[in-house]
Amino acid sequence: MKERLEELKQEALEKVSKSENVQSLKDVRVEYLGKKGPITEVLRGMGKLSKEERPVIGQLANEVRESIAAAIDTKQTRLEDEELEKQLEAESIDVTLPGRPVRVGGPHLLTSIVEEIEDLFIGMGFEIKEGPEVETDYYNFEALNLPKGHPARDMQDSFYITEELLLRTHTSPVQARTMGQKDGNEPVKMICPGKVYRRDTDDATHSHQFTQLEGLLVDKHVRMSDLKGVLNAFAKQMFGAERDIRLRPSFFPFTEPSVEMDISCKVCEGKGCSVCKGTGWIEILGAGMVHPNVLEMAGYDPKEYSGFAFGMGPERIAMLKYGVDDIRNFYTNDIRFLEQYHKA
Ligand code: 2NL
Repeated sequence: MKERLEELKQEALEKVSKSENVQSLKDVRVEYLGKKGPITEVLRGMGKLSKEERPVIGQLANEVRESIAAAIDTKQTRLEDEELEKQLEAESIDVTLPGRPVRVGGPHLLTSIVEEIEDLFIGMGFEIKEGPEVETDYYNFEALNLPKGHPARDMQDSFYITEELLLRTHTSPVQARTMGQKDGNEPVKMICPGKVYRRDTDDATHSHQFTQLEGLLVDKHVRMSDLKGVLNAFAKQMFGAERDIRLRPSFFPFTEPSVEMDISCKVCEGKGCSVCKGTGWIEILGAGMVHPNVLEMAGYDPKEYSGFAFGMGPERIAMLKYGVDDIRNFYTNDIRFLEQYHKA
């Protein structure tokens, strides 16, 4: 039995040293140390031995088993280390390779323009307000002196959700809501940029969805000259100190009197060219003194309070400032168009 155990030990150790991967080591382990292996078999046959022999063979069998197990463990650790080494070698990263270029984007031209205008008005003490794009008929029309059946509603045909709910046709409802929150005894000094919607057929100068930016100042003793001063400051900062402005009489249902503001043409410096259609002036925005009915509906006493308001289309401002000839460029997301203005 002694010899048999020695023989098994030699055999097993040889197989361990010949194993070249973890799997074949596992096979050796099962073959020699498993329940059906030869060492277990030797131990099972110990009943036939004498009392004196039994502990000697038992101890030897355990020693053989332990030395085989130790050899397998040592080899297994080595093989696993080698495999890890190989894997690390195969997956190594060459940090000296140049990186993949990342395409850097930038704000949309419209975003830049709106932010530029916001900054100008923040500099004059205006706050920025936002409101819902799905509006009630009341705030979109009624509160702005456009009662049901008013002919001026035709020019602002909209997308209706119900009889009383629609996509706002201008940002004015944000101003009507803000005034309404003041209990008729606090000043308002705000601008509100945002998306607006009209039932229009898209072409080079029309879009069914576009951006508006309106401003409102309500306080005691607000006069037309305040409006002119603010708009003049805006025009000069936005388009250049050498620009002149002029106000022409106009009509809006929510202001009285109403005006339209032009800036002198930069291309011909007022002489008349194709950009200004020979007039020397370019229309920029509409404005006026808030209609007493609008003040009254918002809870202000028009004898005590007055205000001015204005509205402009940031797309139009961007088109004039950068010579964009088709409003659809803002919405079709052609990267070749957008990229040109990343530093605008
Ligand atoms: C334009 C003209 C304008 C207003 C907007 C306004 C708002 C309130 C009261 C009075 Cl709450 N007025 N907004 C006034 C005059 C003109 O917009 O051509 N926009 C593109």
